[in-house]
Amino acid sequence: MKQKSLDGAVNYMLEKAGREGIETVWDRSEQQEPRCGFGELGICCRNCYMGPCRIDPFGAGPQKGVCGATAEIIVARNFGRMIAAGAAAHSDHGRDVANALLLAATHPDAGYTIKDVAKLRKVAQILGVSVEGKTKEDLGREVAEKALENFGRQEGEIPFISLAPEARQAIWRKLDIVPRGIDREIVEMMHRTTMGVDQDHRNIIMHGARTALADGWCGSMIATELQDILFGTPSPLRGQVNLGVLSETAVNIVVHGHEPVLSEMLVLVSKDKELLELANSKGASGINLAGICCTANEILLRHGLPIAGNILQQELAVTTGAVEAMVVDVQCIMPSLPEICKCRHTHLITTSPKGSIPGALHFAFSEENAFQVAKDIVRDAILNFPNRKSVDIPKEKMDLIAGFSHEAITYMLGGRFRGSYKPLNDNIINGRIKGVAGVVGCGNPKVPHDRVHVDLVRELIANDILVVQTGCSAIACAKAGFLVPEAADKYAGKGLAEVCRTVGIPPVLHSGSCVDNSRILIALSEMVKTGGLGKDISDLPVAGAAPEWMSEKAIAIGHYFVASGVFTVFGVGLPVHGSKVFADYIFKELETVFGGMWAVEPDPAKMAGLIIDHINKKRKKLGIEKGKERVLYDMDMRRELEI
Ligand code: SF4
Ligand code: MSK
Repeated sequence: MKQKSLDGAVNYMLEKAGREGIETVWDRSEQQEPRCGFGELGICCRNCYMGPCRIDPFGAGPQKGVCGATAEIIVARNFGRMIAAGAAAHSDHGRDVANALLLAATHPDAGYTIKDVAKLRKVAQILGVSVEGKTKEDLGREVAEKALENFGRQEGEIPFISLAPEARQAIWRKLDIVPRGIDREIVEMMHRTTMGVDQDHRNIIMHGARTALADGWCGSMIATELQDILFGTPSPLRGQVNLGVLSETAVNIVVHGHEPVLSEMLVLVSKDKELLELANSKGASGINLAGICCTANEILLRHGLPIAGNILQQELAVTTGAVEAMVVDVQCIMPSLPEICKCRHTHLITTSPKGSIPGALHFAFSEENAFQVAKDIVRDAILNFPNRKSVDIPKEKMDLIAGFSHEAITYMLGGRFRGSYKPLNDNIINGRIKGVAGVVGCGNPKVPHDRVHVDLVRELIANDILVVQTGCSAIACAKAGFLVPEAADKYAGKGLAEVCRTVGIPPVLHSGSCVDNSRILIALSEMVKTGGLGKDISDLPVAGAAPEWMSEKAIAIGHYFVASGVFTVFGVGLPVHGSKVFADYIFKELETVFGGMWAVEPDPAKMAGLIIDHINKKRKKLGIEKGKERVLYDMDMRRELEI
């Protein structure tokens, strides 16, 4: 039988679900076999109703759609629309955070406050807002308004690209793909890919880069940076992960989705004395707030609250019978949840006007009523506690350290007063660390759950590659025990282990949620600016991977990494193989354009091989393939570097 998951807790719960006739994502995935080959190859088009059309991949049937669209046009349009959808999701999240900051600045009594004033000032400078003589509320309002301008701007350049190395900015300007405004690029992608507009796969993918950059370097960056301003910039803290974090005795509230704007309020309210007394009066020992997916990553990073699991565990958390309320906002929430909740006492609670689910209880959340709604939700969960029937929580749980924002990495490496990426660069140059890999993304029942993430990351750290993670991938590797400092001695190569021991970090750094991939972009730019590793992100010995991806958001992330100069490997498969012309373009030709390109490799060992080979290639090009002590740069050498 095909292995469903690497995680014992998941396999245990799947057996239980099977015995009780509860259908899960794995059952439905099997029911979809054999999948539509045209869809898997990216060569079906339903962009107009002369179709739907498909291209025969074997050459015997039609080679063009009714309108004359070739395989490469169809694949490129589908790929472009995935980028647009992913960029929209991340960026709309960013818009909500900007609105929350505006509220915090203008109505401090609404419950949100500005926590990180240093970051507020830093972001203000990037956005061109003068900081002198302003209260944090005044500055917060101006920063929020300036951030919101980035969505509707029609011309000009998004300001956050100033954080990228000069050489990278120059490439984007030469290609004329610096994003103007987030909404504009997304709308234009939808326009270009409608019937009869952009008919050149290269041109579509260039605008795909502009759209994806608007996500990574603006929409997602706004989400991350403004969340840090509002809720605090993460720094390392300890937490726990897996279904075993659910409590047998306390009221379990599981938050799931992506936006921390509500969950931050739930954190506050779950400590409310009156609500804790109510919980006790119902026979509960307390209130246990845990998370699934990226909302989980957000509350872990800032409060150390436990994570019940990644995307494929959402149904299983309910199946334990221990969850009083699953509170969802937006993204990655399975439409199957109401059905599963009906098999248990769990209340499925929707909160966003953008995400309505028939069969769920809806508590209309807005930034203005956040405190009251959070209280109502927690009260509802407490009152549901006596309705618990049989509870079966798997015992698996694992410790982890999370919270490696790029500021925290700087601090860990260089200390408070001389924090910088220099120690990291030095250790890359001397060869103790061979390079850095960002391993991110989802879970996908087409492949054994967690296995590709874990096997890939194990291989990378064994080869002295420092791994930075976000999203469900970070949760997978945390469950495997890679996110504790002790993992360095157990799993990392000699050089990486030595650095980890010295600094006191795990070999795998958890940097946050999906929007926090923007932290990785800033970290890469800092590595370039620190010196000694080339002039551009594409010179660095680094790579990206999404081993078990499934979401359109992952395609947007992949493409902004590629357009930023990063070699990026996806597992599972990519819906592009229906056009060899298109596949050759993104797997080969793009490297000559961006210095970064796509690759696809479902096997984790081979994926690791591709990444290691790429990192070695970059080390050779930098002349550090054997490892050498870093040259100290004088002013002249520095000037030369910056040319
Ligand atoms: Fe078919 Fe062209 Fe319409 Fe697509 S746009 S459905 S290929 S006719
Ligand atoms: S939650 S987008 S499954 S990482 Fe961000 Fe996980 Fe992917 Fe959703």
